[in-house]
Amino acid sequence: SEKSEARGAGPTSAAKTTRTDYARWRLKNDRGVQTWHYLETDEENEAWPQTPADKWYLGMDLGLAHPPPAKTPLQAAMNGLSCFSHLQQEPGNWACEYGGPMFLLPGLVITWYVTETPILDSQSIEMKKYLFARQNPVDGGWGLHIEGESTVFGTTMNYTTLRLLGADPEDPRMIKARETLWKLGGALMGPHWAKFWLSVLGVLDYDVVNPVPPELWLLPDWVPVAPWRWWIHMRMVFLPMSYVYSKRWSYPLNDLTRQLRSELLVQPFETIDFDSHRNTISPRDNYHPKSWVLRLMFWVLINIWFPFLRTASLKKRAEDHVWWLIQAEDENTDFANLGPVNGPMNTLCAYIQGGPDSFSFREHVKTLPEFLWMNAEGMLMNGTNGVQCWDTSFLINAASHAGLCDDPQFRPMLTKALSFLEDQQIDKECRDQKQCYRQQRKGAWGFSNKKQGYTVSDCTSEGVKSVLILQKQHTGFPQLISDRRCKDAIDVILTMQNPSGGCASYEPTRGSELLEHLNAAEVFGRIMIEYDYPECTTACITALHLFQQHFPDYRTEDIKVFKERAIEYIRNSQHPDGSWYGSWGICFTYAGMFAMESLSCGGENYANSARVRKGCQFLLDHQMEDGGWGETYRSCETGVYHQHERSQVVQTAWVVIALLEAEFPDREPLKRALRMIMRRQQTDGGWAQEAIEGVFNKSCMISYPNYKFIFPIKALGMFAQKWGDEILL
Ligand code: LAN
Repeated sequence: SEKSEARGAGPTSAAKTTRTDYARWRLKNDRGVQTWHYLETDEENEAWPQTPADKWYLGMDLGLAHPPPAKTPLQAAMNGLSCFSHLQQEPGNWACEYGGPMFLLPGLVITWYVTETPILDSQSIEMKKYLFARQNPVDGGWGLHIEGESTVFGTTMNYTTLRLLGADPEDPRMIKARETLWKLGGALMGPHWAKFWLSVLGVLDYDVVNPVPPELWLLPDWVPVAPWRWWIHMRMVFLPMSYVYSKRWSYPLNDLTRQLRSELLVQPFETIDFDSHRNTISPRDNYHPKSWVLRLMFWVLINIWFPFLRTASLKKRAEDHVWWLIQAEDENTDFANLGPVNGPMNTLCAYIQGGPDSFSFREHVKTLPEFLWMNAEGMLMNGTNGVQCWDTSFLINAASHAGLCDDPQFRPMLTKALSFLEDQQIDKECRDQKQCYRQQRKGAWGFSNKKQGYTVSDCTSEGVKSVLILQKQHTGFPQLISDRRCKDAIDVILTMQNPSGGCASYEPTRGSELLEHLNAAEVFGRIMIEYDYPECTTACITALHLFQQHFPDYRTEDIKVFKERAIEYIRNSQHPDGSWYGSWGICFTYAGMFAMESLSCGGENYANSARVRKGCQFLLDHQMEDGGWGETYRSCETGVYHQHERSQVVQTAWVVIALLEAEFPDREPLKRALRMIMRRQQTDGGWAQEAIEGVFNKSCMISYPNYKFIFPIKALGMFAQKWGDEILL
């Protein structure tokens, strides 16, 4: 492919290099906007030294001093916290890789390729390295996420990405991947998103893509299926996808894409009836099979709506409106966009609409690298533009529960963390809030940074809780955030409750569960609307609970009613076996921690509540030989507790916290658990990475590498606070 070679993405001599010099990578953190840079020249390299955090992310030795080994839980917590303090970023937050999903980088690389955006050699080399490192050792394919078995989605998309980045089709690793893909039936057996991206690239024909009609955006708001009612991540992906689909935009065929046709497909391109493959999908990819309603809808769209009913003016009106909404999203997020799927897609729309020199396209190209991350295996794409506010709030919360906020050793670190949260609180509503269906957000925090600007019920709750903890519960911290601003946060939280009493993630639920019949993504479950989550609900309850103690006169009745109804939802969502299902962490151990905290806010504990006793029993029944807990991601997929073969530090910490919140009276199981956590603590005070911690949409796992600091610190310290700091090891 001459073209890609000319752009530096092809097999030029530089791109043949298989790794870069790790001593030259730096994370730049500009008020929570994080980008990785490769310093090509020695001068640059000397002028900007690597921080301990950079080295840690890159898997290099930090050379930290080793504290005396801990004998008591509090010592262990302090060793952990002091190790973690070295990883704090200059603006005050903690950062980390946020990998796991294996379908994100392909969207970015395809977008770069079809818009002919130059790819830096340093990036291209490290992306290839990462993808090869993450190939399944047995069959050479890739799954939906790093721990998943190979699927058509993972394998086609990552194979294609490697080829666009210049990998040689005759490389034995590529041959192996291709064989696996062919065994699974080739690219035609992929899910909707794979078919869409490959059609954009010009490798498949649009006839293979189930319809994504932009006209849906013209439906009046009262219509039960109108997209504004969908879960925000689905509608914000549907939005740019419908624009590209409506234009049937695809990249002109070249040698590389012609070759990809023969590498990805098991039969010659010319012989394929693409329309008849719209619904073919490999069983491995088909987590949520499409309903007959949806298939019928697609049939009507293809055979009646598009050919006979859709007028040119209607098409134009729909595209214009969609483009307006895309621009509003871009402006409201300063081009950061909601997430890693709509980010590249909006970029593509900007290119289609305004060309390579348009302001909008150029801003997107500048912003996309905020999703990229470097680790010891290479360069990957994060699930969001970072974990800044979330992990920072959690750390403050952990330090406080561990009784470490008043320790002078940690004061500067916590003060900096507070000033980060101050800087990142969202201070105004969106432009055209109503027309773009955005939730109230003044006073809120997001998951990542203020720039992205989406409030999440629990991110705002954890944010305001951390502020209250440091400013009101402890003395000696600067009062950076005014009472008014705390009240603004509470106002946002109070908008989040559903009629059930529970809280969802970004907005209250806006549509019926029946909308799940329109789930066309196949690879994910329960994605079409917002649902109630014990995790999010608990965060709201605990935030309101703490706020009430310091502001008893502010919206007293609203808060009281909200809390009561929310706790009632937690009670109702307990399964008959005593467990709660977690949607954002794996899985029952994660939700158990939150549910117990909620019940404790409602005054329920082991001594006075059968519900709490049942919850504790469920957890205790799963304690392992070595005192720990270990649950696999199968729990999330199936809704049934799946035992991991090895106990996990993070999940063990979650359960310890749950049992402490429940005021479980016997400390023996807790001590066994803490001994296991302490035995696994490394000499520098940190813990090694174990299995993946997080999940979304039931089927896709996602990493939270900082959890292995945050939750063990909290569990160890909380135990010491409650039961005394006795010698355990
Ligand atoms: C996240 C990350 C954070 C997470 C918590 C705050 C932990 C949770 O309690 C509420 C939901 C939220 C905000 C969340 C929602 C879905 C996200 C954004 C993710 C799991 C990170 C990646 C995921 C996003 C949907 C990935 C892109 C994939 C698509 C299917 C669009």
